[in-house]
Amino acid sequence: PLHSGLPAACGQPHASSRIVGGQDAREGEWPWQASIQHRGEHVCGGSLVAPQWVLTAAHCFPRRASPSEYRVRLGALHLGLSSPHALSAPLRRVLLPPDYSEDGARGDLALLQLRRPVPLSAHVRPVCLPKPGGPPAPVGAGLPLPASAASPPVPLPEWRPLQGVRVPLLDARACDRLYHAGTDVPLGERIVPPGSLCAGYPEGRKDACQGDSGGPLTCVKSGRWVLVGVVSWGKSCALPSRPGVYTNVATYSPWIQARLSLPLHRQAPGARAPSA
Ligand code: 4AZ
Repeated sequence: PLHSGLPAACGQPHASSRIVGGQDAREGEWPWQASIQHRGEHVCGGSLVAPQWVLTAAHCFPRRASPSEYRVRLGALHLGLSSPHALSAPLRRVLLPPDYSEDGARGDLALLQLRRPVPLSAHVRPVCLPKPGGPPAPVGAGLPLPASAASPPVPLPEWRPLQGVRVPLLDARACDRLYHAGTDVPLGERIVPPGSLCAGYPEGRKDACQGDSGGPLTCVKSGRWVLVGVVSWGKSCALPSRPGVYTNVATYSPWIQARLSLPLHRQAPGARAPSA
């Protein structure tokens, strides 16, 4: 139902959802991709999940920053160039999950409530959210990135458009084993915490990188793109045995759905400005 805060249609790009592998995105291919900007500068990626809500990573919001210092840019394929379809939306508030720990070990998610709902178009559309308690994500994902990098990680020039890359998924346990390879850390000590997902090839090569934090890891399910993960961290980029680590969105579905479906006047509990 529309009053639930969820859009009737989600996860349906205007352009056909051809598989991408580290390629330039085309207009309308990833219409939920957001750029989180602090005083006009790109700091993180994000995903539009409803007309007034963007999901990104908590670590994009250092403690002292106020929501008024940020804007969310949507509908653009480039960071550096102006775009006729782009819009820039101010924030009303930043919500962090109750289990978020500053050391980044858990709950690296932030729900941004925009001051007003944005107008949806062929270039600005929400992605679908996973059903709470649904099955785990299938292997095989498209990863739209605002500024991706192959190995070695070289920053992309600003005239390069949004990039997408296809990377296989790993569960937190398999990823944790990989991250122990070549270290003295005992296997009993988790490096990749539960509530995460990873994506990447054993030999590296394709990955998210600096500036992609907060951006989407998506899978097609029943013909719609579903947001499976949010770019969180990794040991450098595209290294062998060091896949990108993502916050598992399904783990936080109950928290996300509760925030999105509450009427506005009841949203005070759990609201927290990064400065608080
Ligand atoms: C970053 O610094 C970052 N390879 C994002 C993703 C990854 C590493 C670093 C994963 O924003």
